[in-house]
Amino acid sequence: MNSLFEQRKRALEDQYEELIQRKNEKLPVGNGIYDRYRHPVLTAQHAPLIWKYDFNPDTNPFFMERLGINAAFNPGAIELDGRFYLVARVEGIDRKSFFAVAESENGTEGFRFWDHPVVLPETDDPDVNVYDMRLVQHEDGWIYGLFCTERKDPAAPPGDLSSAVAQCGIVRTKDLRSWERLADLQTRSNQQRNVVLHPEFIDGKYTFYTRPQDGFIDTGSGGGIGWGLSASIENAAIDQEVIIDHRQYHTIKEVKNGQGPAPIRTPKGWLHIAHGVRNTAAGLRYVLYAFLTDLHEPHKVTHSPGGHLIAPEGEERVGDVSNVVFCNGVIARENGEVYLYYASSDTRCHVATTTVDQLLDYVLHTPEDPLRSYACVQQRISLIDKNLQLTKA
Ligand code: M1P
Repeated sequence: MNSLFEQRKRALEDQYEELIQRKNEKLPVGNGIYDRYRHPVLTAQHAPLIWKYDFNPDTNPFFMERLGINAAFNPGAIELDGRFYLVARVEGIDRKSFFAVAESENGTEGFRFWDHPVVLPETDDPDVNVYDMRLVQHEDGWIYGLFCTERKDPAAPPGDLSSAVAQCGIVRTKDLRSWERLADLQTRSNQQRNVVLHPEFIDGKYTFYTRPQDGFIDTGSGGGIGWGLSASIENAAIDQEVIIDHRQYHTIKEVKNGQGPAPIRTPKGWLHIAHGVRNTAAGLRYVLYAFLTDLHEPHKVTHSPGGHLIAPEGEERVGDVSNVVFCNGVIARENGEVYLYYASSDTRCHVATTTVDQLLDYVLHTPEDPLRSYACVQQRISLIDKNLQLTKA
C-alpha cells in the first residue's frame, strides 16, 4: 500500500466532509431587509474529490490533483419536494465553466454536489463556454434553464483571441438530471446576456427578460433590462424588445444592469432582483437591487427603491473579479420565506434569507434615488426630522 497516497487521500476526505457538514449560522442584527450567513454555501472546495483526483494509486501515487476546480458561483436555484437545489456555475482551472447540481436539506448549509455534472447537450454551433443558468418552473410544466452561451466572435480580426459573442441558450428538464437542449433565443440585438424566462404566459406567449448589448462586455446602446414575447419556446424568437428598466446616469446601474432570477409573484406585484454595474477607478462594481412590477403587466415598473439591496462586504469583495455580487438564483417558498443565493467576486456563493413580506416592505416603502446630491440631502433631512419629532414626543 502506498502510504503517501493513503495519507493524503484520507486527509483530503476528512477536510471535505468537515466542510460539507459545517454549520452555517445567521450573522447577528443585519439591516432588517435580509440576513447574511457566516460562511459561503458553495465554494471551489465543495467540488467532490472524485471530480479532481485520480483515485487509483498505480496511476496517481502522490494522490495529486489532476483536474482542478477554480470557482463555484452564480447558481440558478429551485426547490423541489421541499429540498433546495442549486445549479451552480462551476469553473475548472482551464477557465471553462459547466453546470452542476448541489443539494441541501435546509438551504443554508450542507450543499453537496451530485456525483456527475450536468451533461448539457450542444446545438449545431457548439458552445465554448456556458454559465449563469436561471431556472424557472414554468406554468407549461417544464423546468427551464436559460444560460449564457459564449462562442468566439467569427468576425474577430486575426490575432484577436478575446472577442466573443454571448447569446441565450435554453434547456428544459423535469428532474434536473436529463436536459433537452432547445434552439438558442433569437433577437435583433448583437448579443444577449442575463436572459430570464417569466414563469407565466403573457397573452399566451413565452415572455423573456433580456439584456441587449452591442459587444461582449459593453452594453453600448443596450439601454437596460428588456422584455419580449415569443410564440414558441422550441424556436424562441423575439421580434420586438422593449426596455423596461433603464440604465441611468450616476446611479448603481449606470454602466449596465441585468435581471437576476425569474421574478417572484406576490399579491402586490412581481418582485425582481437584478444587478447593477457602475464604473470606478478600480474597475466595475456590481451590486444587487430590487424593483416591483405590475402583477398583470409585468413589464411596468411600479416601485423602484434607490440604491443597492446587497453590495459586496468583507471577503465578498475579493476574488477573481473583485467587487462583484451577482444573483441568478432565488427560492421563494410557499410559507413566504425567501432564500437569495448571491455570488461574490465570481468566486463563491452565499445565501441571504428574508421573507416576501420584508422584501415587499422594502420595495414599497424605500424611497427612490432622487438623482442629485441636494435632493438626497432633502430626502435624508425629511427622515431625520420625522425621527426627531418621534424621539422628542
Ligand atoms: O464578472 C461579473 C459578471 O459579469 C457578467 O455580467 P454582465 O453581463 O452583467 O456584465 C457575467 O459574466 C457574470 O457571470 C459575472 O458574474
